[in-house]
Amino acid sequence: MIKRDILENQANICFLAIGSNLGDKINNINSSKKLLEKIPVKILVSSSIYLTPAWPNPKDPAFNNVVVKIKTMLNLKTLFKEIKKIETTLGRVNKVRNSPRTCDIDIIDFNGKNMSINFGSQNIIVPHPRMKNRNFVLFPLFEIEKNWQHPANNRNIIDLMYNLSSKSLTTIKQI
Ligand code: PH2
Ligand code: MG
Ligand code: MG
Repeated sequence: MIKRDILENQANICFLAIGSNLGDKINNINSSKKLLEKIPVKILVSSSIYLTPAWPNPKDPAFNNVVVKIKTMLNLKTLFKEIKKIETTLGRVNKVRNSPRTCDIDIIDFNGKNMSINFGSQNIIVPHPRMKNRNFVLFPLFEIEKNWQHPANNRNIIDLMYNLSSKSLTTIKQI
């Protein structure tokens, strides 16, 4: 699978959001990055770490979140599958939706394109459908890619940040 993708011979630029709110969060994020580099994926830039209340339930443990810009020869589907393997390696157990997790890696943007692919029961949509409402994606993405634009409507990232609630603006902390 990986070999075939490399034969496609196209370098893809992609943004991933990594989050953790269980166990040693910083260590989990660092381990995620190390495992990504083994896929192999080249991490071009990483944001700093942001501390954010858990969404939608702020009573759950707070998250550490980062966004990384990567380069990879893998296509969207293979990248998604490899990411799921990393989440499992780092001890993620899928229980209730949005319950605390050691590691969550979401594909935010793939080549700046609108894409939707299905396999099995999974539907992968990029850009990530909920990214525009999430402070924990927009802030770190802005830190590393000031000119990012949403391919569906060309809205730029500052525009999207302006649309966040005032609570979303004040509860996020860069650490
Ligand atoms: N991820 C979720 C659900 N809620 N909340 C924050 N603050 N950060 C996350 O990364 C996050 C979340 C599901 O993946
Ligand atoms: Mg997520
Ligand atoms: Mg996820």
